[in-house]
Amino acid sequence: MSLNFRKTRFVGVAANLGQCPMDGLPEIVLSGRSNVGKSSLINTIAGQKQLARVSSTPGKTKLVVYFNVEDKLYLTDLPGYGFTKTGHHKKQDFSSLVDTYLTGERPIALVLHLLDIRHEPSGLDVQMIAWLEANDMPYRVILTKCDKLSRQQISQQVQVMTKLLDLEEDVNLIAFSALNRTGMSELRELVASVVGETAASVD
Ligand SMILES: Nc1nc2c(ncn2[C@@H]2O[C@H](COP(=O)(O)OP(=O)(O)OP(=O)(O)O)[C@@H](O)[C@H]2O)c(=O)[nH]1
Ligand SMILES: [Mg+2]
Repeated sequence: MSLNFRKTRFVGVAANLGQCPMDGLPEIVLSGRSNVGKSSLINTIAGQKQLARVSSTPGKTKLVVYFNVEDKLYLTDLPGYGFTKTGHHKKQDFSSLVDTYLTGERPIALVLHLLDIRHEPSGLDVQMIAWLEANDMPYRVILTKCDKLSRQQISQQVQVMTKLLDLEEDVNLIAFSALNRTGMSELRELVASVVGETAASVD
């Protein structure tokens, strides 16, 4: 069976765990600081420009946002962390919603943790990845905005990030760009494989 990501649709938002879908579909959760490109990644793999709201103002996504792919899985867009309402990087904290989300009883099949390929991971990024490791959560690190770097710089950053995050060698880092779609097919295959499918070749 193959999964057609172009059939991704917006489901709704949740401000707390009580408002989240309860149908038990596996979730692929996107986490990472504000502005790293979570919503853009969803639009890219769904092949739809304005499915998830993208903004140059950090902290745009404040609620948990659900997208349903062919009634087989949810793509879950978590609020970005690390910014206050005013957009300044003052409050170094996970939002309590992110915290409860990951530690709650949600059917999370995979966490995609996004990092800007150009920047050193923040303390919160390091904390998040350590937590995913310690809790045996399936996850991948996605290095976003790789269109900003050359091929050579990309492979350098992959090495640097592997060291900085103390990753096992078998943990894949995927370099990704919403702009030129680098890594899109790999990411679609990864997500599809979580529900035992392959990705339909739709574009
Ligand atoms: N060059 C480039 N810009 C990108 C890429 N992905 C996202 N952006 C830009 O980065 C900004 C933030 O993108 P979003 O997708 O809204 O980021 P987010 O992680 O959802 O942000 P929050 O909702 O605030 O948590 C926007 O201006 C995007 O156009 C990319 O792959 N390449
Ligand atoms: Mg967003």
